[in-house]
Amino acid sequence: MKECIAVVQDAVINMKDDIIIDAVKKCLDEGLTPIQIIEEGLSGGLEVVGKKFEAGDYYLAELIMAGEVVTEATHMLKDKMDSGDMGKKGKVILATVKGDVHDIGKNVVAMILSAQGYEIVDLGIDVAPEKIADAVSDTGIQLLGLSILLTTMVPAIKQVVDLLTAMGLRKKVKIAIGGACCSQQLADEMGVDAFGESAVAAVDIFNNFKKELGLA
Ligand code: B12
Repeated sequence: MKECIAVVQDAVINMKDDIIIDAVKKCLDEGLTPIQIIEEGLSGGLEVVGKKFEAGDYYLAELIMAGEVVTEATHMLKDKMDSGDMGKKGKVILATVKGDVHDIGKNVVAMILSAQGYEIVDLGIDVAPEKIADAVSDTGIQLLGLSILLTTMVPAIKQVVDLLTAMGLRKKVKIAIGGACCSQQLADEMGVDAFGESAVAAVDIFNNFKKELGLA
């Protein structure tokens, strides 16, 4: 691992909000892309924070502080990624499902899709299935991404699928899921069209969805 990435990871793991921006800038100066910094440095650091939380070494306070450090860094990187082609590729609805307030991953997916020319309709966190289905119905947007990190909130995915089916919209919409508790197996079980393990994967997924829908 590059030294500057290790410094970013360390700043996340030890919640050093005073050095995170300089650490990220150093990575940019060394030629790393915002995506590399997010995936390897910031997400890599949060992965360790999650493990420490699971092991009982970190509490909710640490989870919150580490999340804030990463949010600060992603805001700074967002400015480096803005696309001149905003919206040219079409629109994607994104939401974190009901009961789940994790939004860093969703926001990273939004940043990277925007940088690739998609316009994002971000419904936010803890979004009720009805609100998601209504957004699809009201806007006519055919690309939907759901973020889920909590295993307990998985049923919310099926609720969205069932609502869209009941509204006669399921076949018109392509749905992708992602987040720490997701897998291809879960995607199959929930009846969605794809699972994406990273924001980079999300780009390929939505590009493919467009082709499958005849929109590309
Ligand atoms: C930071 C964090 C928090 C922060 C979130 C801050 C924020 N603004 O998001 C706070 C403090 C709020 C939090 C709270 C809780 N958390 Co928390 N949290 C985390 C942590 C450490 C990091 C998550 C993160 O942001 N990762 C970095 C991002 C970039 O990664 P990502 O979300 O996976 O997203 C990437 C991909 O998955 C993908 N992706 C994401 N979404 C989508 C969507 C689509 C469509 C696609 C294609 C791809 C995609 O692309 C992203 C970029 O590459 C994780 C640990 C972990 N391993 O995930 C625990 C974790 C998710 N939390 C956990 C828990 C238990 C909780 C709490 C219940 C704790 C508590 N006792 O209160 C609460 C729940 C609150 C709620 N109702 O939601 C558990 C969940 C266990 C489980 N399987 O259910 C984890 C796994 C920690 C652990 N190991 O125990 N948490």
